[in-house]
Amino acid sequence: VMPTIGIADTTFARYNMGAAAVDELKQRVNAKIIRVTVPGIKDLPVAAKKLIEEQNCDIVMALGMPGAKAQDKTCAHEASQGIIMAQLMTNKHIIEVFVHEDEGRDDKELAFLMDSRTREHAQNVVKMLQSPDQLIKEAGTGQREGFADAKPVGQ
Ligand code: RDL
Ligand code: RDL
Ligand code: RDL
Repeated sequence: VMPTIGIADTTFARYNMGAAAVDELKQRVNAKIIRVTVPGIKDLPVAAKKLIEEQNCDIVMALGMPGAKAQDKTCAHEASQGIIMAQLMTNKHIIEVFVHEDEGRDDKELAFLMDSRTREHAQNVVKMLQSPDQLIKEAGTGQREGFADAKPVGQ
């Protein structure tokens, strides 16, 4: 059956992460996609929970940009805790895609990172839905979203 994927993003973010997620998913999966936009990251937990409980989404991507200031980092931590709580309440995955504003050296790198991390997590969502065995194959390989992957150690 065709899965339903929810996308929640924010107006606070400085890049249209929701559009990037929808574009990436449409290229890779035959799914019903339901998108909502809320003001900021603290509004994502209930937006995601409503997508799951009221719109029957199988999985949700929660997309946002914590700002660079200390109060934004606190806000991001609170938003993450809410997103985790919504997952535990619904027993569904909510893939949190946060790009901190200060992860980019400049606007160009920030835009690259917001686009590429969103798209790589969209690919993770497709794997979680359709080929969880592929994730087992990638276990312990130092995958990162956006910038380069880390090197595995040991084997
Ligand atoms: O519920 C309305 C707002 O409180 C909510 O949208 C917040 O997420 C907005 N917001 C902050 O209040 C803040 O201090 C955000 C940030 N920082 C932030 O860094 N990123 C956001 N929202 O997306
Ligand atoms: O839901 C998708 C991601 O948000 C989730 O997989 C996170 O656990 C990914 N992640 C971070 O976002 C991060 O800032 C991880 C780390 N740091 C980390 O240090 N180790 C991880 N994941 O395994
Ligand atoms: O190892 C360098 C980075 O991966 C590390 O700084 C991460 O914490 C960066 N990061 C985030 O801050 C975040 O909120 C990552 C994610 N989310 C993520 O989902 N995937 C990442 N990094 O690879």
